[in-house]
Order: sequence, then C-alpha cells, then structure tokens
Amino acid sequence: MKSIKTLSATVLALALLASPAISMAHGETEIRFVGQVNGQPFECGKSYADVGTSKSMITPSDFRMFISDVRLIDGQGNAIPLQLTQDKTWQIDNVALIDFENGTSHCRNGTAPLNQSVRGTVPHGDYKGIEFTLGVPFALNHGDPTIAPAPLSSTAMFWNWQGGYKFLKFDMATTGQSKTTLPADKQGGGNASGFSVHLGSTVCASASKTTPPGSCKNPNRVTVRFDSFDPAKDVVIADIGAVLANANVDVNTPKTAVGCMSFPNDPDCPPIMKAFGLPYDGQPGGVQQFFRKQ
Ligand SMILES: [Cu+2]
Repeated sequence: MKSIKTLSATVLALALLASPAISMAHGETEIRFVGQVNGQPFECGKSYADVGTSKSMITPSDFRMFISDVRLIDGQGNAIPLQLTQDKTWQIDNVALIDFENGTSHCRNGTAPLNQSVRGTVPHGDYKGIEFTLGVPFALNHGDPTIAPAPLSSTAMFWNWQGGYKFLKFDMATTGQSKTTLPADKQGGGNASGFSVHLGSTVCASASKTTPPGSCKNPNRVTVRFDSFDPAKDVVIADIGAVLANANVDVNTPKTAVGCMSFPNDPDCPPIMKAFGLPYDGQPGGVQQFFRKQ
C-alpha cells in the first residue's frame, strides 16, 4: 500500500508540474491588438487625462505602428513564424501595419480603415506563447515607399531612405502647448502638433540621401515576448500612456523634434525610449512597458 500511495503522489505531482500547452486546433491564427491610453480605449476625437509627469490632458491625432516577425512559441520553446496572409493592404512579407485611427475628428489626416490584428497561419500544433517585433525589418526598411506595395506604401509612416519607416507614429495635442499652430516637422510628422512619439531607426549611414544605408547605429526595434498567450482569448494591449508615464508632454526642448522622434541628443527622449526598453544616448535599455497581455 505504501508504495502505491507514494506512486500516486508522484503521478499527481508530475501532472501538476506539466501545465498543459494551449492547444490551437487550427493553423489559422489572428493576433489581436488594442490601442489604449492609460487603460482607456484609443479613439479619435477623445481626450485623455493624467498623461505623463505633468498629468496633461491629451487629444491624440494618430496612432499607427508596424508589427513584424510574429512567432508562436511551442511547448519546446521553438519560435515558429506566423506566415502572414498577403492581403495586399495591411500585410506584406512578414510585416503588418496596425492602424488604430479612423481618419475622423482630430485624426483627419489619417485614413478611414482600421486594422487591429495580424493574421496568418502556423503549422498545426500546440503553442504556448508569442513573440513579435515593433518595427519594420531592416531588409524592408530602406526602400522607396512610392513603389513599395501596401502597407509599405504609407508615406505618412515613412521618414526617408536613411531612416526608413516610422515604426510607431503617435501624435497628440496637449494641455500645455498650442493645439494647431506647429508646422509639419522636418521628419514628415505632418499633423504633429503638441507632442509626438515617432519610433524608428536612427544614425543610418549611407553615401547619399537616396542611397539605402548599410546599417543603422540605433535600430530601435522592440522585440516583445509573452511566454503565455492564447490568441483565441488574449489580446495585446498597446498603451501609449505607459510610454509617456515619465515624460512631460507639455514641453518640447527647443531646436529638437516635436516630442521624441528617436533622434539622438533630444532631452525629450530618454523617458520614452526607456519605456520602449531601448538603449538611448549611452543609457542601457530595459523592460518594455508599451505592450501587455490581457
Ligand atoms: Cu486608419
């Protein structure tokens, strides 16, 4: 009897240790994204209180980003690429444009359609987690947007051949600054007025302005991993409030880009780049705060 009892206890202990993998019956997979500001759903025309260190009221005018290299993590820890559906609108190669703005109200310079998921297929199997990158892969980042297929044809999301695309474009008016008067920024910020967060690669050396660079000193791509993620139940929250938590959106350092546009030597950038988990101006990166699972 004693040995049977011991055996059952061992079996029970093993059963408890081996947590079941999340079973995904179908190869078709959709990873859903939700845009938020401090836990509130992002919506064009809405204003959001208590943003940043000055507890500013902000009125956003753009919120778009490129997500790439989506991988599903299987029970052995292997990262299996999600093969994106090539829809010729939102997804090309392994890159998708996530678009939280609908072109109305303060987002009038944007586009009407929304796109809030990445869609593709993986081999049938059991997967436990996901990984993805905020950004456009280097190989696709430095082409000509006027001849690139959608979504890489979005000129609003493009800087120039040296820097490539804006991986994330978030623009807003804020309590402390003029809501309408700032001109378009040199980097193509367009409707930026007040404060902007534009993430992208910087210090990309190239022979001329129309020659693609060989590399960028600051790639500024953010890789995100959730060890446990079930696409059927979970969504990826992208909360810009968490990015701005330690920034003062009511001031902009003179003679620098409006807000933080990733360029070196901008005193408005350190708290923002830190929230992305990225190294900046010699400061080490850390844990990203922008994305969380829900
Ligand atoms: Cu849109």
